[in-house]
Amino acid sequence: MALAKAALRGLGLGSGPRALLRLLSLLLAVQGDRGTEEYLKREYSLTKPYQGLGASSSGSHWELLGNAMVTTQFVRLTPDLQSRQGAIWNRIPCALRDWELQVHFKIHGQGKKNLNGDGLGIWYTRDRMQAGPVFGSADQFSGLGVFVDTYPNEEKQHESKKRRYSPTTQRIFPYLSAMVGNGSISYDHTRDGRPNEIGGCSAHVRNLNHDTFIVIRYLRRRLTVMIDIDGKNEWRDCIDVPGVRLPLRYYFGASSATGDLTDNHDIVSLKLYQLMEEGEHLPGEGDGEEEEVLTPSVDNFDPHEDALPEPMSGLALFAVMLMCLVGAVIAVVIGIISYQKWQEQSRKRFY
Ligand SMILES: *[C@@H]1O[C@H](CO)[C@@H](O)[C@H](O)[C@H]1NC(C)=O
Ligand SMILES: [Ca+2]
Repeated sequence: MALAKAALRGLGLGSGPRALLRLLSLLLAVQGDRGTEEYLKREYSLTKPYQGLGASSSGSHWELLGNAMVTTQFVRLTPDLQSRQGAIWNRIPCALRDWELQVHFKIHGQGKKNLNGDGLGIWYTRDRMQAGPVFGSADQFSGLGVFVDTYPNEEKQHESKKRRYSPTTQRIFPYLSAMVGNGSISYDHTRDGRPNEIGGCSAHVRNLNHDTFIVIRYLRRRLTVMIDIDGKNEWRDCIDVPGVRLPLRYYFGASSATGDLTDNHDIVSLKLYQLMEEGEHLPGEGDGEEEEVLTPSVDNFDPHEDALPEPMSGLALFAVMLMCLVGAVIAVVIGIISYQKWQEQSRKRFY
């Protein structure tokens, strides 16, 4: 309304019934500009009081995995304890083409800055209820993963080797990133997922007193991720990638894991909205059928394997040193033998 009023003032539409008519058309135009309507889909949403969840009966559209547990206020994927894994998965494959997932979450714990971990994964994947190493879920997944990574594995590894990042490549953690997996690509945990990241941003989400949200929007193959973590009720841009191809009938889920470092990883709600563009209500009309996507992919995406030179691994270093040692020994042996030969020769010459 404030926008419309401002626009009304700005355009000098005046007053009276005419103005009202103009205002009405303006409002319609504003809605037309946005062009999409949202419909909450309860079967893909998780909201308080989480009815039927956690009971042995399948009274909920959601299912818990591992150490995940439900309370009246949140679903705790992991407690603030070491080596825990938990997840929550929707049971129904989602056949919506365009959607938006609003994630209300909370990450908090005793650990000091950068001594907490490991973070959270939000999923839209072919497989569900598979525990694994990617924030508590299976690697080589097929589909979309959005990660809130609270521990800088690669930075810490470099720090311990007294190497420093240049400011342009260094990231501030916690860091939010997204990856599209086709079933055979791995998430590189030691590099915080850098090689296959399609976008990301810093997101200070730990130990906050206000609510924190992520919204993942998938509309016309454009993936947009925004965050609302400053307690100002504003979405801030984080990721915006066109040409993201995701198959239909995948599952929504959220997972988390702790290792040596810990945090509580809580999901307060997951709200899935179907997105409908204007005029889309009539099936069979418009721009016709799009080719069905079978394998997830991102147009024009190259993995950035060479973003940073890999430091030599311990094993490689050991091998190189061993070779040097063997070389030195051989050289010494050859040296001794030739010296003895030379001595023999000179003795022979002597006699
Ligand atoms: C997945 O992507 C990788 C890298 O682009 C490619 O080498 C591999 O063949 C793809 N796998 C499938 C199943 O499409
Ligand atoms: Ca990490």
